[in-house]
Amino acid sequence: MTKTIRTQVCIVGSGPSGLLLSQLLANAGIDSIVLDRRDRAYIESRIRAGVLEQGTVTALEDAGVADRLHREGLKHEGFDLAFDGDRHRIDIAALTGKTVTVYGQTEVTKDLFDSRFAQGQPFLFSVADVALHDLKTDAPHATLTHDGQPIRIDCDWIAGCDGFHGPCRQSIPSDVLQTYERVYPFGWLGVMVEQPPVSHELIYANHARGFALASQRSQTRSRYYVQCDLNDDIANWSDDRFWEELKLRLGPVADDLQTGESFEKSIAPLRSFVAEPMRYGRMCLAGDAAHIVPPTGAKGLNLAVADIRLLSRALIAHYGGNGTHIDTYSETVLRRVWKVERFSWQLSTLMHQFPDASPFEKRMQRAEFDYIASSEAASRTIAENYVGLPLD
Ligand code: FAS
Ligand code: PHB
Repeated sequence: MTKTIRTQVCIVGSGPSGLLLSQLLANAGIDSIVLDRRDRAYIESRIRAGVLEQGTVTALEDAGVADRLHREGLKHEGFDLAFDGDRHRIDIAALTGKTVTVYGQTEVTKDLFDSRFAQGQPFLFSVADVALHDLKTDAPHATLTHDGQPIRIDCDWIAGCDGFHGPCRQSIPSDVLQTYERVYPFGWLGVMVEQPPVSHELIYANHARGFALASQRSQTRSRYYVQCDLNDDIANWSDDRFWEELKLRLGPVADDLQTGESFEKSIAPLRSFVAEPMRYGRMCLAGDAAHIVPPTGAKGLNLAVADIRLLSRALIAHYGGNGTHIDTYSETVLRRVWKVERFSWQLSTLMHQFPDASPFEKRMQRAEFDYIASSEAASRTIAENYVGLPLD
């Protein structure tokens, strides 16, 4: 016997996109249900982004979930680009008047879950077989199974916040859906360690041996990455090997590196990906369901939040009788998505060792670093993208 549930917005995916959307809609009196194939504990355990743009902080403030972020987040006014041992600080505060905040995606997710649970948000966790129907009508519905029971969710809108591997993007007919992709010929090996950061700000380094990033989660917890082969195996990377490689790539600044036993170690591939359109009938895509950026520009989570700011604005206006924003949602959001894809691609191309790079391409990398280091205008373009472009 199928159980039928009725709601205004059916949100598929309970990552940052889905959680923030449900919060912003609830604040405007619009009800939703949030589905996820995983459960809360699993979702909160995923270690991902670490840097929040000012616009993301504003969105979390507007959602009413930024108290702990303001208590525990670390404001950063700049970061370093290093190239074969030469370092240049991008002074984002002086160049843009803005800052970024170091506060893990894990913490953002926890804060959103705490708020949604406290306010009685309906969730369905550990669901399976999610499928979308009647998207081209004004009465779409989703079907799924939960605890072995078939469920139908009748709604006005479906928000595809189900990440890169979810079903929502796949619900757009192949003769409508267009995708664009660049897969990078390397991955990032990331490590978390309970030790103070090697530097008070982030350091992105391009070294002849490969890229490295010194990041952090707090004054006592550090996050580090090194570029690795695309098909590398985590078993090949003992902590000792990782620390030795990181020191080589970071250079003299790592003389004070405090190492220790890592408590998280993983390899992630790098890709640039965009799906168009981001709306099909009564379904709108947001976040990783529609696009992926290489983590070099610290944009994945921030781009997802920017999508949700635009989608929540559009849905709230729709329920208020104004369909302008929802009618232009895909066009508006994609204009910004492509600009962020460009920055993430540019910084990834500048800061990594490409196995098949020609001598000319290697000199172009060095020349671009030297140009950025010698030109306030060039540094400002890096800074204004890093702190976050305007919403629209
Ligand atoms: P998410 O993928 O977070 O959430 C999608 C949700 O949909 C998941 O909970 C999933 O369980 C659910 N779902 C999927 N299929 C489903 C189905 N069939 N039915 C129901 N639910 C389903 N970004 C940065 O800015 N900086 C970083 O350093 C960084 N590092 C990353 C490292 C890794 C390994 C990965 C994978 C991503 C990283 N990102 C980083 C990007 C990441 O932060 C994403 O941009 C962010 O999680 C996007 O949030 P969502 O759009 O909510 O998608
Ligand atoms: C992180 O802290 O995980 C992090 C920071 C900046 C990036 C990517 C990842 O560009």
